[in-house]
Amino acid sequence: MDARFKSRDIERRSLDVDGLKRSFLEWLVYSVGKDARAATRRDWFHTVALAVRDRVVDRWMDTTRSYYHEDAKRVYYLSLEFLIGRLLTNSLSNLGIVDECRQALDRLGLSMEDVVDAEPDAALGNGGLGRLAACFLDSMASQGLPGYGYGIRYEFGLFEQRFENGWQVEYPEQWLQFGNPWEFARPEVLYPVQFYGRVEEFRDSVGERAYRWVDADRVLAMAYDTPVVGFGGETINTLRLWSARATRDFNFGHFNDGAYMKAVEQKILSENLSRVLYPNDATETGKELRLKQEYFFTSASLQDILRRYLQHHSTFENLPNKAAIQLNDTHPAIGIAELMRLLVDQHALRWDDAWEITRATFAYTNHTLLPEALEAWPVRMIERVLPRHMQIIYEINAKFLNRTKAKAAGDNAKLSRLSLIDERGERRVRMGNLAFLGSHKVNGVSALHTDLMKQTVFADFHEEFPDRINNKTNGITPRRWLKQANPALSELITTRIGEGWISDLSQIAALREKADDVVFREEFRRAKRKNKKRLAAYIARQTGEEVLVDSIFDVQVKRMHEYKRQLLNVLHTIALYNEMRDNPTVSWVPVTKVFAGKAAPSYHMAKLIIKLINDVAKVVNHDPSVHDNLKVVLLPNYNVTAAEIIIPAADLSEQISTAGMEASGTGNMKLALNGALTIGTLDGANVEIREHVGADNIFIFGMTADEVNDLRASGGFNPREVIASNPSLKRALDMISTGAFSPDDRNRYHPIVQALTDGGDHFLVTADFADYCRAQDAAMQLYRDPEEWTRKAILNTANMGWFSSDRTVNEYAGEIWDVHPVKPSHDGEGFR
Ligand code: CR1
Repeated sequence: MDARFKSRDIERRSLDVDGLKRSFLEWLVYSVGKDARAATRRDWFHTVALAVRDRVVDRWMDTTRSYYHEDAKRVYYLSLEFLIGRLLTNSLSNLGIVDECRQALDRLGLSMEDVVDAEPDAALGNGGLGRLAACFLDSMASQGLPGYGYGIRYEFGLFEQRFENGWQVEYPEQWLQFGNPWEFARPEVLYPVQFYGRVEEFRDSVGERAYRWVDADRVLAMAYDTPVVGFGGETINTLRLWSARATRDFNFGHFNDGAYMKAVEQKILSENLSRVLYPNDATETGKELRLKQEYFFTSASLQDILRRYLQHHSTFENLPNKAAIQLNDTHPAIGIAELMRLLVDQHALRWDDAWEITRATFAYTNHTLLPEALEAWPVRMIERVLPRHMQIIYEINAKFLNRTKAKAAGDNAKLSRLSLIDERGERRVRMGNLAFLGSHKVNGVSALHTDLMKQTVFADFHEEFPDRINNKTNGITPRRWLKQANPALSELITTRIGEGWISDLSQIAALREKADDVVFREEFRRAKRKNKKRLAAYIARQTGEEVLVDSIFDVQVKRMHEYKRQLLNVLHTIALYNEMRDNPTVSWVPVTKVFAGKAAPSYHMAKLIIKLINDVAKVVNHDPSVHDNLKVVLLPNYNVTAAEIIIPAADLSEQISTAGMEASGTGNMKLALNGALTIGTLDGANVEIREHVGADNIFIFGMTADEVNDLRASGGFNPREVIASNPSLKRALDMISTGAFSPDDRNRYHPIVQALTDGGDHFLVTADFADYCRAQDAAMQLYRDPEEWTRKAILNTANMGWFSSDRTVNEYAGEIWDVHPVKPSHDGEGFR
């Protein structure tokens, strides 16, 4: 080989400062097409990303090849959402070359921060469900597990949120506008996906009744692959996202009619399938395009999974030993009918064999009990869009109900609850029931949530299949959420206990004893203060508001939802504001209330709450009588990148949902790991966080899930009585309802006041208010004692080891997937 090529080849992989610098210059010129004088920050980001990608490719191919050679069992994580965020720091950090890259950029006169900030935030998800999928990808790769992510390459991610006059306004998020240097387009990996048409019955070669789906519209799914770099760079897995392409023969007839434009229009329309992410978090919209998106990516993924399986096998009985398919909520649950269709219609398996294989292959994770989030597609819609699948669903249902009838002995109510079809009103397919029935394991995402699944939505199924439901408490990746987001704290931790915690977070328990070390406490506070300064600067840039770095940073960051009760926090804010004004001579602990989160564009109440927070902020922040002791900020456009700045700076973490309604929460884990103390209800994973960090190191308040259940069942709850008996609550509500925060429109908040009073206060904000204020007071008192506060903060960090997504993924691997780590062989020259 030509020596020049050879040396360039090695250079592509070199990880030292000089090698990086030389590849940056080469990439800038030959791939980005700029010289150093003309290059913008975005050009440099693309340059660096491409150079980093070079350092990943060999190992990526080694990984894929090793899985292939070993015919390893793979796990396929099917998810309509992957909330990835930026990848540059993540890749550098997992490759272990952050410092080298910084120095190389330095030599070119560039700041690493500027380059990092030029990367768009990949927001292919709404909130916790999508971010969990991204954490799982990191954990699978970091532990050498053969795991693939499958989803949709949305052209528009979650909308960009801006505030105009304090109201949320949505703008399109064009993350792909300038290209995406991380992805590899695979124009040859293309699968047809059908919609509409009709089903034809015929006799197969042995005279058996068989079916084919004909006259359907076709779209192609084209693959885009993004390497998922595991910690240490040993294993590089794949995230495969599908993009819709028109078929080449798409209504070709129109060309002959001269209707060329019509054909082109149809082509454009069919490609709309992967255009935009639905911006709903834990609510269902029931739109046909959404059903088509779900089927589109699920079908393409299953075809791809079967193709991979068939490389080594000629029959299907081993599929469950070679492929585990995890359904991230019911969004891909149509895959159960699709796999049946592929096996029975295309590969001529017998129904019962196909069903056994399907059930042994799929597992389903439920992420919410909110009734408005449980997908139920109208039968008529599925009949039209996916006619063969509707037949298959009927068949699955009929066989199941027949078998169950005998046992249920005339309990028709139970049978109708178990049915895949909801017959009340417009007939609908219950996707949760389909997912349950078609899976060998079904899991919830926290201990409480799993118990409630057994008692509520899946009570009847649990009775029928008592071994199927199991718990897998969520986790978060310590790489992104501590190492990368919080360099100040992670470097401090590493100086004391080494760096084993990065890949084995249980080791962070070694910090427990440091809670009593006064020097360590001082350094821990210094790290927190550094992060708070960073956040204060960010707040000033984003909102123009100056906040006190030494105030309590009281943080509630998550989607805007009534059940998450941002309103409870707002009411406390107003009550505190009143107290401060009433008692100007008291030496108050200064408080900065930090909010951030998006509302679904059609969720009017959540948008009104946003406006209320902004209105309250306007009044409080400009009232000289509180002497800057209270500030309220609502940061715009909360996303992964913003979270990485906010979370490390938090003192107090607000996890205040109505008990029984938050399936798990994962922000709660990120904040506690970064040394924030939680103020929270006994909901979701808060229950387990309390067990781990200790009841003395968390502020728990409010009703339990059982109490909420009893109170609602009794029907005797009267918010008016509660309000009348609590003067500070009454005063806060009166201010809202009389326009103290909306002098320009005194009735603006009528719907909020109405919901909390005559509306019955479904989320029990008023019921929990007094106890919440008590817990807030306790937090403020504790903050006066920095040593004691820091001690508890350290104990939070030290006791969060169990909440690593490495632990979660290992539990899935061992108890659901039966997949095992594969050590890639790097026999090529590879990455050194
Ligand atoms: C839940 O609301 C949980 C995440 C991830 C969300 C949240 O409590 O932490 O899932 N559910 O498990 C959801 O988005 C569609 O449901």
